[in-house]
Amino acid sequence: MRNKSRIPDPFEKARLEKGWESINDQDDPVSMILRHKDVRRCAHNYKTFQSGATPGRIVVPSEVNIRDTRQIPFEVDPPLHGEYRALVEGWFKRPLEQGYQEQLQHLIRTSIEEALSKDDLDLISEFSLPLQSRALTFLLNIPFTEAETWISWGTHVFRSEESALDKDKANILYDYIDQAIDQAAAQPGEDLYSMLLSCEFQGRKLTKEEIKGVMILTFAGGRDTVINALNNSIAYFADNPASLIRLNQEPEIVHQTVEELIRYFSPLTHMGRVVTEDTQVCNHALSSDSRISLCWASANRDPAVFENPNEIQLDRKINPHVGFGFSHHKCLGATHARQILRILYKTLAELVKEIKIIGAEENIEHWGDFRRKVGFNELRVQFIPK
Ligand code: EMZ
Repeated sequence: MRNKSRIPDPFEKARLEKGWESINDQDDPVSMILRHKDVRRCAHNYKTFQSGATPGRIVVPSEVNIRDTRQIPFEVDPPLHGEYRALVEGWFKRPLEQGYQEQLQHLIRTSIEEALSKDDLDLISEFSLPLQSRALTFLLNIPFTEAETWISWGTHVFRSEESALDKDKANILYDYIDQAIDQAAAQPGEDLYSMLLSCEFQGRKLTKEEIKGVMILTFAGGRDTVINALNNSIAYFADNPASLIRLNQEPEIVHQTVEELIRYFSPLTHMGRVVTEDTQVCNHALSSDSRISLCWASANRDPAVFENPNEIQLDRKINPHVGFGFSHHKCLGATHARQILRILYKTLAELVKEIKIIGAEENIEHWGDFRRKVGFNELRVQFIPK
């Protein structure tokens, strides 16, 4: 693999030697858990490592200063978590339906065709962000044109050029969701807001605050992660044109390819939990009310589980990656994300001969002394047709 698409593993040494590393986040430190086995064990143990803490505190960087609304079901622990999740699970499985896939196929094909007509494509603003936002209209089941508003928000709803945690920007999303809920209440339709407004929860209707909690998660959770996955995929195919040829000849491997690239990219580096009792992980003492993070990116390169973890094997057979999280809280949007990637890979393999990288600026996250490439701030490419 050539270098533009390479995502190095900064956690290797610490994972091997200690299994954890402590980092500071806004004076609320976090112990990052680095081994696959421990990440899965802690994710499963929701009693000791909870999600239902102060809203925003399980996210790293913490969002406690920019939001009060609890994201649902993300920031709720079992058993209540399961009750909320049951309300939305069926809705988030709609991407398995034929009609949904046809909508995605049409969107992705036209996006690629448009990209083919440009000789210097700004991948993020002209391809990945619009594709992510437009695909989201299918998940919400609302008019396609609504995506234009979301595109104008940029890659991350809480992050701006000025600040990693931008309250003004977050307020744009909150106001937008408040209005959209009111609108659906006044004129119910077939969309996600209307479904949430009409459903029964513990013998009552959901409150507006609860619906807002689901909607913030839907908008924020699958945004930069999907965009990073799209950008990283395109960079990978640019560096490895043979992979496009192989996918075209063996389309049946596309499921494995999507899982393998998700493992390798790990679009979300980690997710936090709050410790509810004094305990320890890897002989490291953790006190009650401190924070840990489940480092999916490190677990996904753990050689105890993955043979040649830094190599991409398009048809990797055994792949228990945690790129979509693990256990109760595994990603609700994963079905949608997987469909987008599968259709993207197949359609690229069908229409595109080669992708040239014209310019790239890497997006590097800083976690204590770790530097992790998560994707690109800018990627300019040319798609060459077959
Ligand atoms: C939260 C999170 C969910 C958080 C699975 O991830 O995604 C982040 O991008 C948001 O900032 O609020 O939704």
